[in-house]
Amino acid sequence: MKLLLINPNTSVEMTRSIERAARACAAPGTQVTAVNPSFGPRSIECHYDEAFAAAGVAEQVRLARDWGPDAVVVACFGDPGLDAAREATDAPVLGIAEAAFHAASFLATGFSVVTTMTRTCVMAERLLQRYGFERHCRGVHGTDIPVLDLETDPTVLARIEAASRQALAQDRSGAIVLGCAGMAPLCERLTQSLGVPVVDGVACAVKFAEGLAGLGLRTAKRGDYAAPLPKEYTGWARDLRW
Ligand code: 5HY
Repeated sequence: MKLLLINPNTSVEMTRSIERAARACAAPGTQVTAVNPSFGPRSIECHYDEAFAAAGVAEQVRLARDWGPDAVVVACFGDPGLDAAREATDAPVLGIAEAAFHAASFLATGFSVVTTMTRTCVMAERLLQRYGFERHCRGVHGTDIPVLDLETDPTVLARIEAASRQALAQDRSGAIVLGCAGMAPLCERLTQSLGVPVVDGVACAVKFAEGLAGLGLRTAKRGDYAAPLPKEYTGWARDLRW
């Protein structure tokens, strides 16, 4: 099973880290190809960043058209460009936020999201409403840890653990959803220290992608997820026309 894993920011170190997390849980027959856009923000921490990240996701799905992945994972907690990606392929496309919300809803009657910058909490709250999980999520909490510090700052594990303990108590929730692809490497240690299900969207999206592809299920090509309409694109995007 050929899995295209897109890190929508342009941090190559983070792409490698997400690739390791995906390969760690992938089935033996799953070939993970991890990519990031050729342009855009090194990390995604606001609406402006997300606008370029969405275009970067569309770019990478368009470029993968020639080798045809069996499934695609969008590995950023904002699920940027998810609908555009689903138009641009008939392979199943999983966003890590949507996948994590589904998984957490199987594990607890209520979950809390612990994410990076507090200003991105509204983006997660909008996704919860869009996907219909607002009744399952009891709170979204920022730690104000910059995304790229997750790779380098030795204090992040303790700070995310403290924020998670506070969220579990304050929200009376039973599970934690990690609000950033960069938190995937911390999932196991947080699960042990917190003693509750800690849900990493990267792993969930990989396993859901394997499941859907394994069932031979494809993205609908009828209606709004039909292939993009062929037309001229100009400027730096001219070669990304459908
Ligand atoms: C992510 N940003 O998963 C999001 C997390 C966030 O560059 N990768 C990023 O803060 O929304």
